[in-house]
Amino acid sequence: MKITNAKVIVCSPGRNFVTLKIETDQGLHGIGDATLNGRELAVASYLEDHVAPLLLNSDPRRIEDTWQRLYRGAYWRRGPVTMSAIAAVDTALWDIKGKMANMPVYELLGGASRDGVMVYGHANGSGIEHTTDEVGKYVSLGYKAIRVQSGIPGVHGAYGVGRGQMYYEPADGLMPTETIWDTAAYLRFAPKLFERVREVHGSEIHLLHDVHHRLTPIEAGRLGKSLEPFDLFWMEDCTPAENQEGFRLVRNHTTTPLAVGEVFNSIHDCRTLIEEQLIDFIRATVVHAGGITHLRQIANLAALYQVRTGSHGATDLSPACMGAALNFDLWVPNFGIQEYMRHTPETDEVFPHAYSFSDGYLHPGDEPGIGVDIDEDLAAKYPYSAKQLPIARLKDGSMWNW
Ligand code: CS2
Ligand code: MG
Repeated sequence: MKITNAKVIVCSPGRNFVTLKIETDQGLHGIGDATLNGRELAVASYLEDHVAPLLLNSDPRRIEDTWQRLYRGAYWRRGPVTMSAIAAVDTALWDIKGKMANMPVYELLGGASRDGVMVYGHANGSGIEHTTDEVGKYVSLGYKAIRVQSGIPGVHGAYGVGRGQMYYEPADGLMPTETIWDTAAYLRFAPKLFERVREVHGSEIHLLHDVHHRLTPIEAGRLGKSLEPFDLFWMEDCTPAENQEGFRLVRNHTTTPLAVGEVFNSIHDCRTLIEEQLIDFIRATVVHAGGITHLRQIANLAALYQVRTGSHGATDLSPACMGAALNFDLWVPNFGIQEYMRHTPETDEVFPHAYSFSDGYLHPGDEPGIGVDIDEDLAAKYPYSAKQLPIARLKDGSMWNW
């Protein structure tokens, strides 16, 4: 069996997506997500100019060997661009393998470990009362887990607020939107927000919160401690994780569960965090962490230390990633939760898919492969539109972490 074509499809049905489509001499094709928000064309070129020529005439059944060839053969290993490109190839080859076997990918991985994949949605509002009301809307939609983000008095452009109701798109301008951050105001505000949400919605619903890299380790320890009475499912990206050891300080101050890893692209980014049990959930994803093949390695390491998966699933990860992620989530023994930010109707049209939502759970469906395809003709109607992610500055103008 041979690969006859590897084409990169860049489209923008509501937001930019990069998709790799691999075609074979037996008429089967597979797709993989290669979207890296704000840096999409870097991955498109990496695939088109440097990877596609290596795939032609190679055997699509050799998933592991192809992964090793692209990882070791790059010489310049790792990084979000390289690992997103490898992820797209890997996902497309798993998609083809499933179609060959006439099975959904979760069957190839080892079969279902659960009946459905618990997901969480994003409730956000301008302030405490509005956000609390938005949480109620997700409860009535059947969600068992809800991320809570709110506008903060005195903070212009607080993270995660006002980006659409059911989906969330932060990349909003040809040039980065500048936001202002105020840690002191945030640390005063956050406990009040969760006190009110618990007061109105009770203790059963799982509540999550994304700090989005904004705090120092000691500030993160303080925030985690202040949120302990509200029993969060997790506090995410509480401090930048390049310094994995920084989480030792956070862990010493709080029992609030910690999640990190949506920006990670390899097992080396999280090895210390997992081996020292400095986190409770690893957020690495199919699209940014080298595909199903590498995410499985990360999950298997995490399982040794009772760390569960909690993969990133924002709107800027395409339905091709979501389909692959749900197949992975249905199988992975140490599953925790899956983020589910819906896509726009036009995105869902470009990417017909088998996965479905019911009563707080997603299921990948039983289509062979990852259960997602791309309508190339429709995709062509939505040309790429350059967008940048926002930046954050402190009140004195210093650059900070968005
Ligand atoms: C966020 C993301 O969903 C999340 O947890 O951290 O929405 C993140 O802001 C975007 O993926 C960036 O493109
Ligand atoms: Mg996040």
